[in-house]
Amino acid sequence: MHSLKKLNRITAVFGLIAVLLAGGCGVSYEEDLPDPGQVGSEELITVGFSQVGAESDWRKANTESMQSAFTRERGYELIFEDAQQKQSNQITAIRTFIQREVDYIVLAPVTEDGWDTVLAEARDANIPVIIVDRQVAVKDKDLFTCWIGSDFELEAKKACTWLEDYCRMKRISANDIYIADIQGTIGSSAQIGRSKGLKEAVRKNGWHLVDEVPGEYTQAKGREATARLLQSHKDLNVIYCENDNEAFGALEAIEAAGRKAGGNLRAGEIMVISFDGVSELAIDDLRNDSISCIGECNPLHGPRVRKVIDDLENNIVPEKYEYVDEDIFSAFEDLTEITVEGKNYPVKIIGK
Ligand code: GZL
Repeated sequence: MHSLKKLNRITAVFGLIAVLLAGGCGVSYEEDLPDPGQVGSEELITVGFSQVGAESDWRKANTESMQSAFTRERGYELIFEDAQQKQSNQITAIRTFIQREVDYIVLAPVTEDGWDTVLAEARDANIPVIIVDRQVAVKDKDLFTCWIGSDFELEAKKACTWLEDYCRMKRISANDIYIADIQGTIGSSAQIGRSKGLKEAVRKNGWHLVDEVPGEYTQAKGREATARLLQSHKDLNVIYCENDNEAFGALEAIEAAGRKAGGNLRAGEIMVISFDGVSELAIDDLRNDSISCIGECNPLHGPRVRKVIDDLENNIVPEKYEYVDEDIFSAFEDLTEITVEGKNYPVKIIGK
């Protein structure tokens, strides 16, 4: 795709010059010709990447993974656009990529809906679109070449199974669990999957889901939401944060309220469960029992996306959906394995 399209463009330019010179119009395009030194830049595969934003440690790790995968030394030119968590900015970025005739578009969609029109424009421009991280809910699945990301509902099932097993081992009755969900960006696949998984576990176990509040995957919102939850739900004893940055904010609010985060619910501690596990701070919070369990969310999509593009360059059709591998972390040493839908998953114990 890339080399043929570029070759066509170069041929067209030289063809135009030949016609004009032959016609004696005397107009010289010499100065417009790329000098030999620049011809190399024509060999680069151009990738337009529309990223959600920089709202979390996970997002920054994901951006870094993409930027280190697509370097000029490896033969790529990455055009990076940060959307500040606004879909309108992502749509504008995609249209800019189309105008610049990039070879590939990579989209990390902020939410699932609203992509049909702009992805159809990319298809009409013959530019393959690779979706990473969250998914797009489009009528025509041919509007994107493939998707790489996480099974968010499985992440939730693992974390909730961990809580279920923890309660059983500590002889905590399900009826004594009062849990609140600090949700991620509403309408994003990660929020939809993590919220759905929790709701199913609440129904199955008979826990009390006292509230669901938006946290937008940020520390500030996590702090604000937790402060309100502690005020309005005196029996709250588990906070389910849909990412680590919300959890960091929750820990600040728990301390500000004169409470203690931890797994000793009988002593009045408030358990914090989270997702991502990409920062040292999150792992340290596991070590000091501030966060009890983290469902890993793997941000390292760069090499996988590069492999897809290399395959496409060689006319190899990629898998339509590629799920990344993920673990579950805890510092509670007595619970080393969980079983979800008949499959066993080791719990990675974070040593003190
Ligand atoms: C999950 C990703 C989520 C992370 C958050 O793949 O979409 O968005 O869990 C991030 O940290 O903001």
